Amino acid sequence: MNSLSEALLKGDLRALSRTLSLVEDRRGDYLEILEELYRLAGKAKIIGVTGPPGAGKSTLVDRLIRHYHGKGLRVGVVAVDPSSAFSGGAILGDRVRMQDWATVEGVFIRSMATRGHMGGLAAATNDALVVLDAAGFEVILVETVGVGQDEVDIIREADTVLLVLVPGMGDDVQALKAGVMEIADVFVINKADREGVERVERELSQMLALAPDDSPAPPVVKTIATTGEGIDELAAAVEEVHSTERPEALLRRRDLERHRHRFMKLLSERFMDRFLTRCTTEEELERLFEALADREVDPYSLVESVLDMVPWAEVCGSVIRRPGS
Ligand SMILES: Nc1nc2c(ncn2[C@@H]2O[C@H](COP(=O)(O)OP(=O)(O)OP(=O)(O)O)[C@@H](O)[C@H]2O)c(=O)[nH]1
Ligand SMILES: [Mg+2]
Repeated sequence: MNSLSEALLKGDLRALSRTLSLVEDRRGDYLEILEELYRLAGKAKIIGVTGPPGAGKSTLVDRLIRHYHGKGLRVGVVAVDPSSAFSGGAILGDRVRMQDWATVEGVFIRSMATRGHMGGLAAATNDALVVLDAAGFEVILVETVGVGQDEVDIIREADTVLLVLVPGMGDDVQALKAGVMEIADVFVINKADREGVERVERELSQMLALAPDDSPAPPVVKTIATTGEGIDELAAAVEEVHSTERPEALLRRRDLERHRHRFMKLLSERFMDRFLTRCTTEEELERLFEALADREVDPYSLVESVLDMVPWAEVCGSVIRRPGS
C-alpha cells in the first residue's frame, strides 16, 4: 500500500491533508492512492448543503458539525469556496468559524478553491470525498453554492441534498429550479427569523406541487442557523429521508446515475491526460494548432485518427464486458 494511504488510515491528519492536496492538484501518486482508498470508502453518510450565496450554508454546516460531533460521530467537511469576488465578507466569517473546529478531535475541515483544477472542480471534490470517507469520517458535509454545472455535479455525490432557501428570495426560487431543485431531498428555509417566511414557503410548496414524479414530497424545515433553532428537526429530517422515506429502487437508480456520471467524467479526464502526457509535447501541440488554424488539416479527421489508434476490440472485450478481469 502507498505509504501516504497507510498513514492516513492510521489517523495521521497530516497525511490526510497531504493526500487531499495531491488529489486536488492531480499530482504525485494520487491515482494509486484513490484506487486503494476507493475500496475502503462507501460507508460515510454524505450530506450536501447547497443554496444561493449568503443563505447561511456555512452557519448551518457549523451547526450540523456540532450536532453530529455531539453524537460522537467523526465529521468531515468539504467547503467549496465560491470565487472570492462575490462573497468577500462571508468567507471571512467562514474562516473564523472553521478555525474554531481546527483543533477539535474528530472534526476535519477542508476548503477547496474553485479555480485551477485540471480535471474540473467536481472531480477533485468528489475524490476528496472518497479520501475522507476511507479515512473513517462517518458524516461528511459538503457545502457549495447552488449555481453552475460544477456545483450540481458535486452535490450529486451526496446521499442527502439540503437546499437552503431564505425569505425574500422572490423570483430567485424560480431561478434555482434548474438543476438543484430536482435533486434536493430536504428543503431548508433558513433565516426564519426574517420576514417573508410564509411567502417563500408558499412559493416552494407551489413549486413542489408541480413536480411530475410520484415520489413523496420532500420535507421542508425552517431554521435559524445563527441561534441553532430547527437544527434538531433538520437532522431528524435528514435521518428520515436517509432511512425510510426513499424506496430502495429510487436509491439504486440514483446510485447508478451517480456512477455512470463519475465513470464518464473520469474516462474523459484520464483519456485527455494520457493523450497530452504520453503523445505530445507542448511544442508539438503548438504546431498542431497552427496547422489547424492554417486549415492545413481539419479537426474531425485528426481526432478520428487519434481514436482509430486505440485497440477498441480489446478494450470492449476485456475491460467493458468482463470488468475486473
Ligand atoms: N438573521 C439570520 N442571519 C443568518 C442566519 N443564518 C446565517 N445568517 C447570517 O447570514 C450571513 C451569511 O451566512 P453564511 O453562513 O456565511 O452564508 P453562506 O451561505 O455560507 O454564504 P456563502 O458561502 O458566501 O455563499 C452571515 O452574516 C450569517 O451570520 C439566520 O438564520 N438568521
Ligand atoms: Mg459559506
